[in-house]
Amino acid sequence: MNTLANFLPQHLQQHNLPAELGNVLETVTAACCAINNKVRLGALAGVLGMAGTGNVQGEDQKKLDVIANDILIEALKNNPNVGGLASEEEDSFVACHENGGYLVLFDPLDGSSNIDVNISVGTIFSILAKPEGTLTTESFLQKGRNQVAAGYVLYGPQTQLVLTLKHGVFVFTLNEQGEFVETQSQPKIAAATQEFAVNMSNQRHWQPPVQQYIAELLAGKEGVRGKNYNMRWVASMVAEIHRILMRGGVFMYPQDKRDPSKPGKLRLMYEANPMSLILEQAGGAASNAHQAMLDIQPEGLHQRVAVFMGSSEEVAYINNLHQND
Ligand code: P6P
Repeated sequence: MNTLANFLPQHLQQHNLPAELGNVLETVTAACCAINNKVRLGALAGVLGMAGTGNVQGEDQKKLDVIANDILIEALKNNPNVGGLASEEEDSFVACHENGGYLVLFDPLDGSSNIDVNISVGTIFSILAKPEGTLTTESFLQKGRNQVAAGYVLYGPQTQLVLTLKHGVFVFTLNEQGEFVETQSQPKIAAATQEFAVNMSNQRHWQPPVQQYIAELLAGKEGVRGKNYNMRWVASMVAEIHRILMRGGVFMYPQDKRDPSKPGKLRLMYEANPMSLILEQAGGAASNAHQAMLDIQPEGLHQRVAVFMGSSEEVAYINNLHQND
């Protein structure tokens, strides 16, 4: 039984990675265990419902959004290897330890609209090396390919941690003793799929290439794609991406004509980039339909982006449709 506590030092040594990175990951995953304990109890812990506050995204916060955010911030601020953090729930970055070598960015509880109806939610995290010099917002605005680690914890029927340090993807399941035990190593995403995930209620607001792409999928075997497709939409990115990691598929949240100022709904730094690193490490692909997600130069901590990610054949097909647009 390979626990995370055994896996990390072995993996770090095998790939000549700093022990401090492992220490930061231990802090993040321990905080997620504390979040898991709250999520699992729901009403019994009085953590359901609205917090009565809003965040920088203009979203009403759930109580568990705030609780998860506070747990992560408290834990990371107590780790001397953390130079700074950025959260979906915080307007700006939070400076931690001056000599901390890592920056941690996170969505503390993704999919929180699902909490009160008992559908899977998750924590998404991204880790960057802290650049030399004074910590500023620009210290965080690094391309996704610069991430040194990324992962998520899915609070689903099982509580699972999916982690990459850029040497493959590893899946752990939380046991009854509160330990993450490795249950799958190096999952690979099939290049082809017959399953897509999109919120179809936005269909009339999509750009023409996305309209065409989805219409072709819906045409099934009789259409140009020559096969039938199934659809899933959980409205929890962590759950969608985990399903795709396990059985393939393509997930998208396209740009919406309703608000041209927003290139998409999902956030680049702590949703799209960490998920893109995981998917690329598992043989998948991720883009905004014009360039690889991990190559986008960030311009703001809470920057939104159009998202197409999963099985590489589908992402390539979508990119191609946009090139001809
Ligand atoms: P919609 C959750 O709020 C989230 O950020 C992602 O986890 C999810 O994929 C998406 O938004 C759901 O958006 O518009 O379908 O509610």
